[in-house]
Amino acid sequence: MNYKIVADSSSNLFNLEEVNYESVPLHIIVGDRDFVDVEGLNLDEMQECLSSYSGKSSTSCPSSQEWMDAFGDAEAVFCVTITSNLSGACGSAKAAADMYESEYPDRKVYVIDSLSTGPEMVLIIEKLVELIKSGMDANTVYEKIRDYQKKTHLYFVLSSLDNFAKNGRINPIIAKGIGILGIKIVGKASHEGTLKPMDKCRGDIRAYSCLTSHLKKCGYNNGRIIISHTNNPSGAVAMNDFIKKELNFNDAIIMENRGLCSYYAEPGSILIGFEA
Ligand code: X90
Repeated sequence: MNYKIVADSSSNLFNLEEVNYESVPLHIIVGDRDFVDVEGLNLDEMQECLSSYSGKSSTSCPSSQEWMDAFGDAEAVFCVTITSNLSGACGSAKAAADMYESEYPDRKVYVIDSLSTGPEMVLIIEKLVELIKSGMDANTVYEKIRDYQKKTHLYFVLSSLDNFAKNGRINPIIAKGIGILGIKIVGKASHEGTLKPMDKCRGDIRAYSCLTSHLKKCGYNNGRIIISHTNNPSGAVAMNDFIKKELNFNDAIIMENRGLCSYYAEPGSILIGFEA
């Protein structure tokens, strides 16, 4: 069986060893500029453009055709998307899956709605690699990954909710009053795949400590952790140190948020995907 894993670029992952993998870009649109979230995207240039531009900016998800192209000629595709509750990516992937399966009746696409994004998507993708490599058939891989999703979560510290609010991806009542300079929003991806604030903290260190106590409360017990940051490598290390000290965890994997994630998780933000 010829397998392929396909994910949208909100996973921040462009290459994977040992498996057939492809990232499908979302777009960040700033005025008349279109920043395509591929590996070579210049993040500094995108941030400079965003901060010097006072007009409207937005994002857009892959089209069905773009998903179809990425499915290639695989007999079984595992397609992992950003939460269907904040993006059209899952919907266009499902439409692409229908087209693909009717064009090639002996092939199958499993669309996996992460109900999350970034590092939680990475956990799901890495688990898929492990399951596929163990030699299971595609249906079993799909069943197991659905089970696995029950124990993965996404928590975060965000430095602003501006771009969420501007693009109507958060309840305006929630966004109101949070945009105070220096106030960090500690929150999580809800079960429905929406942004759920849990606390507001003054300063990074308080926010990291607060997030660590939420990890404890959630019953975190030495599962895998992936941290991703937006232009904040020292914050990611500080967060990792908190987790190590408070939760006796060895070392998290640290990654960089790429185009889509760094548009919404604005500079200074930290995302944490973990297994509970
Ligand atoms: O279709 C599109 O244009 C993409 C829209 C994406 C909106 C959400 C992006 C989230 C990026 C920010 C922090 C984590 C929030 C998680 C809530 C599930 C990452």
